[in-house]
Amino acid sequence: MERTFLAIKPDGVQRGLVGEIIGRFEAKGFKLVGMKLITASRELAEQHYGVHKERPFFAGLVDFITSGPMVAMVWEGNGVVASARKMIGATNPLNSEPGTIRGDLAVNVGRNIIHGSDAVETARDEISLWFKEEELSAWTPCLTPWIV
Ligand code: ABT
Ligand code: MG
Repeated sequence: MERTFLAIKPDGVQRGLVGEIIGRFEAKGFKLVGMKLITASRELAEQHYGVHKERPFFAGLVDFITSGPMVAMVWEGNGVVASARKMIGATNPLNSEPGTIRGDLAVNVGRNIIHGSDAVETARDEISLWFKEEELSAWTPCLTPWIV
């Protein structure tokens, strides 16, 4: 089953948007298989955003991402990588469509509240960068007994 790495960035945590954001992925029907509150080290942040190493915004990006706790998560489901990116919206929140997380909740490209892996391969790398295998749970949702 396909998995993606999502992380609520320090601004999303500080603004109290954790429940709102997680709720959207639950409501959509994706399955949460890993989650932790973690303040990234510079080393972890630099590895995570390694592709942007040469970009002018890199140092500021690493400062931001290490500035406070993030909610790091792994979500599972059919087509979850692309679907989560769609639900998150464009990188610059001013271009994100209303109805997307960034379109509804953010205004600044450097403070865009959530990260989502951009491809299945990237997701695999990011999940193993942020999580140990034993921190992930394979489980089968059992809805009926809870609602009858
Ligand atoms: P992430 O999910 O954080 O990777 O964002 P996304 O994939 O939508 O966009 P990319 B291009 O990967 O941006 C990484 C972070 O860099 C910030 N950024 C990006 C800028 O601050 N200025 C820029 O010009 C660009 C292109 C936005 C992303 N994160 N934050 N915070
Ligand atoms: Mg990206």
